[in-house]
Amino acid sequence: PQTFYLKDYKPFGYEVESVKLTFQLSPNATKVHSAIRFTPKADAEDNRFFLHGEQLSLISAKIDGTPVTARLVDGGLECDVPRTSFLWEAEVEIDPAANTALEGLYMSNGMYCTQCEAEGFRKITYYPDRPDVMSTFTVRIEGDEPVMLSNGNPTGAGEGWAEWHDPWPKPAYLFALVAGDLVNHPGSFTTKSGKEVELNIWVRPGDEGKCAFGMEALKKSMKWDEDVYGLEYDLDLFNIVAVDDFNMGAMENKGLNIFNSSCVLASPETSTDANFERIEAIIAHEYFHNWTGNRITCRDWFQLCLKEGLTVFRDAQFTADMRSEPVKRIEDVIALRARQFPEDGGPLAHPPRPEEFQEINNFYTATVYEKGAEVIGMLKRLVGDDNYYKALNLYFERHDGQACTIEDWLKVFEDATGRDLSQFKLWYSQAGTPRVKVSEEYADGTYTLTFEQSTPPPPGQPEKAPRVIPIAVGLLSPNGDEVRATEVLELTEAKQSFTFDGLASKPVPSILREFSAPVILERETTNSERAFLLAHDTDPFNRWEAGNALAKEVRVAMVLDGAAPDAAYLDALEKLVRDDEQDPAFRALVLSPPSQSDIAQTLHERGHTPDPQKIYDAAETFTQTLAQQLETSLPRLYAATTVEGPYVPDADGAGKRALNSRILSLLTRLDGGEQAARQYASADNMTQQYAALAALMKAEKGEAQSKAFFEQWQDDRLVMDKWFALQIACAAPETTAATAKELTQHPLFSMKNPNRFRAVMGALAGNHAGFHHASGAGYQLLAENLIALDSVNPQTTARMCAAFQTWKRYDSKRQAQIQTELERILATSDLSRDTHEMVSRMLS
Ligand code: B3K
Ligand code: ZN
Repeated sequence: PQTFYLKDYKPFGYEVESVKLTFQLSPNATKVHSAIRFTPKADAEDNRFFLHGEQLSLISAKIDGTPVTARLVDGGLECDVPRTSFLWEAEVEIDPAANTALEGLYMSNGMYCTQCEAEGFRKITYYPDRPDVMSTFTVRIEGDEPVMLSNGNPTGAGEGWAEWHDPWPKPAYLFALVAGDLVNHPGSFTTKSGKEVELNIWVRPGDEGKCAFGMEALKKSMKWDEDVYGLEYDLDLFNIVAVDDFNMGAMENKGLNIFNSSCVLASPETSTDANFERIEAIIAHEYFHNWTGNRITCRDWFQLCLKEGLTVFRDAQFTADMRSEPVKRIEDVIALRARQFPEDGGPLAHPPRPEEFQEINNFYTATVYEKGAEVIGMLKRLVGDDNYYKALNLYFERHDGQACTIEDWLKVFEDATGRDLSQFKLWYSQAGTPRVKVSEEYADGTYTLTFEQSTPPPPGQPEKAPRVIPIAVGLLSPNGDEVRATEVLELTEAKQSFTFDGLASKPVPSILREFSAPVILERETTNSERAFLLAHDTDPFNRWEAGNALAKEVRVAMVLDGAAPDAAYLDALEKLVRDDEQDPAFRALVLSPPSQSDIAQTLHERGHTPDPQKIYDAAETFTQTLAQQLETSLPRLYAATTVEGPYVPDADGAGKRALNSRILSLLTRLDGGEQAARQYASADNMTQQYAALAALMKAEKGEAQSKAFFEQWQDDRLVMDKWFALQIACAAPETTAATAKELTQHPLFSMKNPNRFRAVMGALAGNHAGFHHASGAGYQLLAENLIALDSVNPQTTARMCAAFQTWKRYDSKRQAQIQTELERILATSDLSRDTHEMVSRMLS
């Protein structure tokens, strides 16, 4: 397979003045006619006229009305063209019904829809399918579908046809078309300059009742982007469509966002609090792309984090504003450590701006998205809030309508602030998570913190140069008062010290407040100091972090030395959980144990080989001991945290319900499931129904409820995904693979629906002790299913291969088992380029 390199970038030799597309829809034989005006660039280095095209049947091609013969070459076509402006016309035929890869134009439940990012437009027609080629699109759709949509504004419609025009020049990856039997949930928004925007959420008949929350989220996003960034929407219409078969969460096509139905449809009966929060965030994310991604796009796909990191950063700011800032930060750090740290520390490590790829779809990763957002968070912290918004204003002013690079992005910060960002830029070009070792000294009222940074080079990559690391630090006195408010220390050297004078006694430091940099902090400290910070730190993130670090220490000691759960820690938890002054959401987070995979990662970082079964046993013992310790208070706590009254999916209620669910799961270990069964029977919302079912299934007492749940929800695809996943998530290690295997034989299991496939295989990979069970059955089952899926849907297959990325953490027997499976996948005939790249990287 061909490898593409950032260093090889060359602009396209032609301007695309305008694009006109006509679709004659037919499930197996859709005809696409394109009329594209090209003008050769006077200063072009390379005038080769090459158009991308894949899986197209070319019917005819013309230049200025005269038939021409195009040469079909690998990945597209070439043609001899005039040296002056000319009109290129082509007609192709495509087969949307056979398109199970869900890229290009495909069908989902009888409805036509598209997914073009990153390189799907070339499966629709011949085109320079690269993000730096921007043009206006006019689209005519012919067909007998009741609703036919494309980007921009509608310009005409009649029996069997509809026309659309998008006035904003855009790259082809933002093109979209949807046609089918759809109904809309309408809304409207008046922009700050008084423009009325029509809003719609389009769904299949029957789903109309699940749109209200998404619509509110959209309006809040539009308002927030005006208030915080001064950015206004730029068309008269904004459409969202829900699609059942979709490879990812959603897509920001100009004026026509397409969503995986799981990321937009919501109702209290069918969605949990976590679903509501996620839906709100994704709607915001896609909406925010209208400026960060669409109006200013990427020059090439190596720059992906330019739009994704920034848009994730913006959606996190939005969620923090709509809900709780500390809770959002804690959730994001949990997710970063669960998904990005393992990526950065394993064979799939790459910088936020990668420099080579074979298949760009493999780089829509936690590193590009989440680390990309962390890098922006650091930048904002280093330059300060005012400078950040000054730089962003300059970015929108200078680059509106352009396809940009990370260099352009950093330059606006340099120009707006006068700061030299050359060292900061290393965050974009170096892979790996820096480790920061801290030591301290106190003498005569002066306290010194010394930091040493290093980044273990990923295999085959050079030693890393020191980066700029903003470390937010506060100091507490031993009685718990804050004696130094948060200050950002800029670590720029490999080793560097910072002093604090005039202290009456040796302080307790609170380091890396708000998780001010995506690093692994290494500091020798005691459990009693951690407990002190858990009780007293004024930074809520670091309070949680202290509790989390304590929880990890206790687990690690249990796993390595067979120690009993630490009594002081249990006492601290008990005190916190009973403290009604504390935010319930915060208490729920502190009560949520670190994941077993996180413990495995921690053991690995400290040079031990993690034993998944031992980690599982320690988790079970710990939770059981905690339940017993809290025994007398659990019924009161359960009652006190139960939210009465009609369900409202707000942050406040969600926090209380999260705590209530944690308590219920502990209670279920002691009361034989009585309370959970009562909650299951009386629940009028999915959050409580699901929490009760999960508690019961975890305790192996949920058989009747699981049956009832199936009966009640078998016609709701999204709820059924929960049912599939939960059974695997709750299975004991020795039965996990068998449970998953049985579910792949269920009549409602399908390889063609990514949500269903992920529900089952994602849950298998997510059950740490079950997936890594010594029998190897988990590895085998996943590999078999990935091999089967690859010919159907390469993108989803390749993404899910990453479940194996941590394989070098484990013992030699497990490594050998996984290696066998990876080699088996690689040996599959006609393996997709996507999967081939992922597996080869993991084996290298
Ligand atoms: N930009 C899309 C992701 C496209 C993924 C293509 N494999 C969604 C988003 O980040 O908003
Ligand atoms: Zn995005």
